[in-house]
Amino acid sequence: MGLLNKINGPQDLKKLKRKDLTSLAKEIRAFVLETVARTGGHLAPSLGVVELILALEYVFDSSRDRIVYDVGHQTYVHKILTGRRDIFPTLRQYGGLSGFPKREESVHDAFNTGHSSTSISAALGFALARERLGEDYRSVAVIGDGAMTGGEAFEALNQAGHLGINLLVVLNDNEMSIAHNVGALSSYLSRLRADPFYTKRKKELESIMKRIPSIGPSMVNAVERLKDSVKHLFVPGMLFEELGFTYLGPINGHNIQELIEVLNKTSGMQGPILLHVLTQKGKGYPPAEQNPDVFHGVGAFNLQTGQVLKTPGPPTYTGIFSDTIVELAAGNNKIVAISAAMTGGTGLSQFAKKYPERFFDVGIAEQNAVTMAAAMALQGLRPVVALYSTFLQRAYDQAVLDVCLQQAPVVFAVDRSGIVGEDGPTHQGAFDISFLRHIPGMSIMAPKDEEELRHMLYTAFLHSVPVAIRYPRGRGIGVELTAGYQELPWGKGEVIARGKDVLLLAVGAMVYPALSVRKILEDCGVSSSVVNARFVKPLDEELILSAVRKHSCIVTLEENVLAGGFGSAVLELLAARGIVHKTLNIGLPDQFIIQGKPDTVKETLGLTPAKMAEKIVFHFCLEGKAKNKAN
Ligand SMILES: Cc1ncc(C[n+]2csc(CCOP(=O)(O)OP(=O)(O)O)c2C)c(N)n1
Repeated sequence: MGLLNKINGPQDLKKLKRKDLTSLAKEIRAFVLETVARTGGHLAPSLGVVELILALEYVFDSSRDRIVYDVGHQTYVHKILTGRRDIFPTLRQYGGLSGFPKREESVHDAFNTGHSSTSISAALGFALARERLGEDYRSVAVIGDGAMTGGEAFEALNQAGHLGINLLVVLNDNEMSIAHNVGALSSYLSRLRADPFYTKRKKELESIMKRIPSIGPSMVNAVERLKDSVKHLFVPGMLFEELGFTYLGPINGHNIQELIEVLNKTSGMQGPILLHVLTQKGKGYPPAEQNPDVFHGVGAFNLQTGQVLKTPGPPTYTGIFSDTIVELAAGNNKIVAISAAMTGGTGLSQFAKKYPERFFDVGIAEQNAVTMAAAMALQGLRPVVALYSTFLQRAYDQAVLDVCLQQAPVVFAVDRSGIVGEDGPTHQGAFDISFLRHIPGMSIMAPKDEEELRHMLYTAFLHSVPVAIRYPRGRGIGVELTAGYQELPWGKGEVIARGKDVLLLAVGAMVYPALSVRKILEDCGVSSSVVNARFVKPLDEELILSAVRKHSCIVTLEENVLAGGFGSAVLELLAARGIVHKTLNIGLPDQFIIQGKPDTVKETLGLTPAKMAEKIVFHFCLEGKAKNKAN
């Protein structure tokens, strides 16, 4: 760590001789590896860009130049080089360094990211602000080939090429999204990659063209046409150039000297530039090189063996979804499954393997996934779109117009709903109930445990309506799994414990905690009932209203923001019926939810059973009962 220990900011990096950068890269890799093995995190993306980020920091001034990292999961090296080396070991922990760029953390973080394909739009915005305000800085987007499959990236390329503005897009091409990249663009990049002499030949071609004599305007036009057709013969597509970018590359993204030279050269060039850089995901750590998808985002692991450390426990909700959808598809050949570049994460690998002709990975294109599913459903298929709650945000309009307005029977498997943990605010599944509940024709279920998830999926396919099933990240409760499937009554909840004073109306991941709350309240002399709502929409009005009448205090519990959530739905119901009651809504507050282990985050938000029970006692002034019990 001889060199790295001296780097307290980019100013120290710039003092190094170019030849020392290779040794520094080695030290940085070791430091990233050693830290992420303990904290978990996005290892393979970061290992792949060590040289690229070193070169960017060496050439540019990241406190002034605006460098936008797409997704932002590859910024560990950037953080280490920009004054955050000492706190790097706190990565992704509660109160520690964010795993993504964060303006609040450093002036070197130009733009907060976390969701894919925004970097070119943001860099374009910075470039336009620069022109408008008469300022002088470079605007750079660093985007992966996976992120390039997202529609917003194309929207921004389209605009930037049209404006001809000074902007550098660094395309970090490692042939991988989380898993192998998919799509026509990916094939196009492979062709460019396979043709390292492309740039040289392009230059030769241009000089030949210049030598062709032009006589009169019609001849000029003919020559231009000839140029175009010959260009296309040489280079299939010329996609970026046709969009108005100067294409440079492909260059070796692990050769720091070459990177620095090319980046320096771009300073003197005008207009939008696309620099195509080839890297290897997981570079320098054999287990990550061999399994870049496993090490894309990884938990703590054994550095020597590359073995991911796993504590034994019940199956995960994702695992249950995975098994169930395969089983259901066996009995219904109309079922098709769609993933947006998250086949493994959402549990669709098994389905993809078993039913390759019924599986579609659209790339990082949630909007495309949902609209496509809508049309498939309208033609009689039964698509399930499996997305993380946070990424479903991207396809809100498609859920409204393409799915619900047309009543297309699409099943949304909304994974990672609620608190997700170390990825922090950009990845919490905090909003899905709120942004789905108000869409006419949408139904929403949330299972209390993994067994109920199975029955909910089964039930969803028995109904020809749009339906979202939201379930949390991580392991189930550990309940016994039955062999068959059971149709759950549509729009009906269940009473799972009876009492007198307090009614605990819980949904999804809050049902078991509600039972724990009940136990704590009972110990305090407060009797309560627990209802598992099962459906957020349609709400089981009959059950809720009859239960409300029997209790003096009503509490709703959910892992969703309170605004527009399940509790809101209950309050709306009571208001519509003119019922005035003592109520308390428990859920996520009106703020972005911080990173940290889920239990720690819940503790901070007052969402552990003990804290919730305390809140209930305090809110309804039930201390008297507690005291009586004690006496
Ligand atoms: C809108 C959205 N959908 C899905 C994801 C999940 N995700 C994070 S990184 C990633 C792959 C990115 O691939 P690439 O841009 O090539 O970067 P690499 O990890 O290969 O460096 C995906 C799908 C996301 N961050 N944002």
